[in-house]
Amino acid sequence: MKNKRKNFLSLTLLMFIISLTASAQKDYKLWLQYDKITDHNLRTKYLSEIQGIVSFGNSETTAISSKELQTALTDMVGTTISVKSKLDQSSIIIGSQTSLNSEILKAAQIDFNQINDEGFILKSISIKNRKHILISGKKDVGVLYGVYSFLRLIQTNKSIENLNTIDSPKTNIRILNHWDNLDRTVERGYAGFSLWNWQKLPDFIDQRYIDYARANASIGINGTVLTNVNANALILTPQYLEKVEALANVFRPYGIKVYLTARFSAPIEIGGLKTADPKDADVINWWKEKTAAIYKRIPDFGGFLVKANSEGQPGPQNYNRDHVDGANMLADAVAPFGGVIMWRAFVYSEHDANDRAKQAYAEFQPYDGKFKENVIVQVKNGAIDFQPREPFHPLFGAMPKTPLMMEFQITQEYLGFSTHLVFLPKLFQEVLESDTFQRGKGSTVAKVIDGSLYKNKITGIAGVANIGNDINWTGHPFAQANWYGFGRLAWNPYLDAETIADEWLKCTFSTDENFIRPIKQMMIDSREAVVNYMTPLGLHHIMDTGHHYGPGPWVSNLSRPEWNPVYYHKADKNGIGFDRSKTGTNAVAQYAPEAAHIFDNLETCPEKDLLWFHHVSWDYKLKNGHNLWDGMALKYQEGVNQVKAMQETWNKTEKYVDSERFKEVKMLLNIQYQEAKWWRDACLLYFQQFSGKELPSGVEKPTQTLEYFQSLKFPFAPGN
Ligand code: GCW
Repeated sequence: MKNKRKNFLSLTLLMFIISLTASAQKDYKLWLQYDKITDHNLRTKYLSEIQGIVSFGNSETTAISSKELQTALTDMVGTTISVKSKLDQSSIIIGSQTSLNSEILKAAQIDFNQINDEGFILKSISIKNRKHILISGKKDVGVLYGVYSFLRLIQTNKSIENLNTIDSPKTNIRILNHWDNLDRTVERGYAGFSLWNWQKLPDFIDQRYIDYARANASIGINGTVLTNVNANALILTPQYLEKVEALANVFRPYGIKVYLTARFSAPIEIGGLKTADPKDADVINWWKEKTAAIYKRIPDFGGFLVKANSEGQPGPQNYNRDHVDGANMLADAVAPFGGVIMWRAFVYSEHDANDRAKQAYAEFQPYDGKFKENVIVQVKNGAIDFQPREPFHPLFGAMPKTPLMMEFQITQEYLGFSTHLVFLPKLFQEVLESDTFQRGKGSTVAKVIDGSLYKNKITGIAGVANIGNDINWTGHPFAQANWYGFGRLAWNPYLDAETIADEWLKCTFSTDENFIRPIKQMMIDSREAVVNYMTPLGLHHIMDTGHHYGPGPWVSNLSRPEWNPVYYHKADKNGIGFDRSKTGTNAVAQYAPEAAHIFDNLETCPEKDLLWFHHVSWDYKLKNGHNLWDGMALKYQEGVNQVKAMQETWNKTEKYVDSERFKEVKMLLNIQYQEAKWWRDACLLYFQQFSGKELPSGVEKPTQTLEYFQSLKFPFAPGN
């Protein structure tokens, strides 16, 4: 009896552990769940169209494509799909242009000139009266992308009949920027420590590296900058390059190139030189030799990302040279190997009393046309710093002779870390769709980025990664959607956020429309919610200092004026907002005349950007008839209400989601709700001192005093 009981107990324990691991695996598997299709008819239909896999080519990439297809299809249709050598059943045929046999090529009638080197073709073909599906591309990596695209059709329960899809990425460099330090802390990282275990590399290859590469390949990401832009020169020493090489070897078959950040003073710090002057012959030579040494180990090394003369980082200006001198010197070093230099335009100076929002444009725009061919200037989406909302950066479209790449931030430094559910593709799309008017109406940021506006040779999109070693990679289960969405938009900057949400939800959670409909809406609304409860109507950078966690509109004691929230909101008895109009700092003049006019004019300036461009009185009448104070207070309240609604929506999904992720999201939404109220109360109490007005009806009374909010301290807030 005793034994029986013991057995029963250990069995229960075992089952509990198994269910826990299964659940944790779900979190870990991201959008590659490959759940068995629930609809029996659909499964049978797919099965009749896919009876085997026939693979051509013998590269590692081909092997990955074939294995991915086999395991994914087997899981989804619930029957083993095997790899065969003959086309005796309806099959999925995979292979690049050069590896396919003439019979298939003839049947397929594909014009490979319609795709680029990374593009793919999905096509239903018929050979000897038997139907097959061909997944092909010019190169094996295109086939791999085609495989993921095909699997997505099945994951989202789409038809695979009569396929004829031709798709190529619209940008060349689709890259994650990891702000990972060599001690494995991650600057602005909220999902644990860095994935890169430098101490165990190169001999220990963590399965995580492979899974990381696979996840990236599945969404078309083809580059990774392993190290923080606030760089450490040690990464360029042989001791570390050996480790970088090991990672590059893992990533290569997945089509992912490795890049590093180059600390400008490295020739001094690790090279023993007296200077890092980009015009100094020894310095030039040092970088040339260093670069050659890197390429010897990693023949497809992508190049360097550089943050120079920004926030205390060394750069060419330390030697009275400029950004062009610095970038071009490095460009010469990587050019013989086909490398690129991604030079960041994120610069502003404490010694410049001018509006911070104007400084990057003021400094970089005059350099247009002066950079070498293999330099691409990396520009943040807005002129300040990854705020919940910013108008597009005025540099976009303003440097016709210079390729510009977009820098988005996927990690939520200013948007609630990994505790707030915010679907960022909504933000990304808003930026990409913005009209710069630089070559007339319709000159969108997307057209600058994909090179179609000015016919640039290199194009790219970077995303500051939100990935760490948390089991679920990103801290918040829904933050996985931001990694996913970034990749999808980097591939095609014209994709709609709603389509992305739909795909991601189906691949990650469930295809049940009763789940998809409300949760998709929740994701779509989540971006505006965070804007509302943090920085409505164009407010910006009023987060607490340093760590940027929570509200801190009162902060005014930092040494650099533009690090203080009061610099940005300028609230006083007369009103609130930063006057960047013609009568203010005239930052509007950095935009094309049509855009400048829209922003400059109070009548036409979109209300969502109002306080970004204008200082307006508390009595200013908003379009909805409210005065500014009431309107602002109501927006803060609306944000809180939106989070409450998100909670209600989520609580109804229990039956569609595994219990672990259900609980995680529920707890996180509760934190988000508490913090949305914290934002509302703290900001309104603070601004009320200036407006001198009562809260309008409909806005809940704060439960704490302003002093209480001001007393909160977070010495160990993550990511700082
Ligand atoms: O947003 C600021 C961050 C810094 C970051 C910097 C940058 C890597 O607060 O942590 O440094 O931007 O983008 O260089």
